[in-house]
Amino acid sequence: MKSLWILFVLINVQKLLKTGHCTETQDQILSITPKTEEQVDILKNLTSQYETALWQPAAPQYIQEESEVHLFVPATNLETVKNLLQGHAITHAVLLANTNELIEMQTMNDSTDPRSSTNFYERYHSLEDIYYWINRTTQENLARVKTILIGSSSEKRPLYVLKLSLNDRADKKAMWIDCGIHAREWISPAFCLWFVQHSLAFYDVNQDITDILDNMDIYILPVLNPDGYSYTWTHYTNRMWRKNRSASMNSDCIGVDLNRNFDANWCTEGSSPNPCTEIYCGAFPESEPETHAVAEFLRSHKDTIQLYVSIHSYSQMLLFPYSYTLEEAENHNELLEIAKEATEKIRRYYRSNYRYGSGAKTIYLAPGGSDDWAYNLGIKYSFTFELQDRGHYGFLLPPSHIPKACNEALTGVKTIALKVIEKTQTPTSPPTAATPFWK
Ligand code: 0X9
Ligand code: ZN
Repeated sequence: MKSLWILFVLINVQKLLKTGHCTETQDQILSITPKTEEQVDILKNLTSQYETALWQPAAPQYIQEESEVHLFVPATNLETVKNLLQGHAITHAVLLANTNELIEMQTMNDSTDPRSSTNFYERYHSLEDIYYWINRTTQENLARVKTILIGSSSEKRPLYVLKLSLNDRADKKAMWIDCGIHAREWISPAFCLWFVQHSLAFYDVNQDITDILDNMDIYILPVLNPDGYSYTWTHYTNRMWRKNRSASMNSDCIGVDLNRNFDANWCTEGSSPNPCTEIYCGAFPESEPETHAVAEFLRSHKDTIQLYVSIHSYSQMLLFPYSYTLEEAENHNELLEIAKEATEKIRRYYRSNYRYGSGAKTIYLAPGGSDDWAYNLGIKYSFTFELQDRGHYGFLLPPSHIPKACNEALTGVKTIALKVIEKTQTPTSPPTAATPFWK
């Protein structure tokens, strides 16, 4: 009888561990708000001393009094970290206690055969699946989609850009969208896939996407950082990886923050020359094959590309240059007006609030970013989206949230593209009144 009882207890303890009701066995995300300069310093030290991953802000140097910090803490360090916070009376709460389940949910149903799925765009996909999807999308739309190999990553993975071109109009302008510059921001590549599917399925059905594609080609880079993205899919502990995966000459630490590696006030305040930080700027501007490939492509298409868009997460924001200085861009008011219109539309249609403004004033000083670099190259309409959410699930946004997150960003991108066309071109498509009522 006694051994039966022990067996019963053991089975239930195991069940408890599996279902995660015993929170201490799972990694957690803590929400922490330092109230004094001293608490800020303690928090900065804590993140470098213990194995943790900062979700928000991206690096300890951005931590400020009274602003919320989101910190991923592995189960093994939870007790120590919580005791330390309590010991210094630092306000904190558990934001997510079931990270293992959320990660499982995000990787669930990922099929190696994307053909088998009905709700393909409502799930996250491994890099292999995305490569497969790129190939299939191109093959199935030979007249409208081309794949362009723009370079390869530091681990020699291909960087594919899809070119959507719906007519042969001479002198057609173009826009660029990149996703997945930061590995752990999975909603970003999901958006690029969503955008392509929407463009192909709704051209000649939805007026806005028809007008955009009638007047612009669209270049889409679904995964700018394939090595980092692939790494986040390999094991739970790597899910929080942000940078690429290149080795450094004089350090054992891996990875460069690709959004600090562009030649825009490179490696000044807001990034770091230390390879062990999350905002490492790299050995020199464009030192990374991923940034160099994107920069080369944009340089060689700068006369046609009028609009640059980069997709990140999370925090629901629409940012524009500059991020490397507090000074205003030359067409600041125009960019502000466009961002206002895009975020208002998102609010009206989806009841989601997006903050907007120049990067440096809205979040933090962050040099070496793609948007600022593209802007200085001459692409005067340059935006960075931070998609859902505002810190509930953070990077672990469940797949069920993909449709809304992507649709609201789609509304934002379409609003911006139409505005840019209106400002710079004479539209060639027929006026709205000529469109049949069912379209
Ligand atoms: O810090 C970043 O690179 C972006 N935020 S994130 O949390 N996704 O890492 C913001 C980028 C804004 N633009 C530039 N810094 N140029
Ligand atoms: Zn990012």
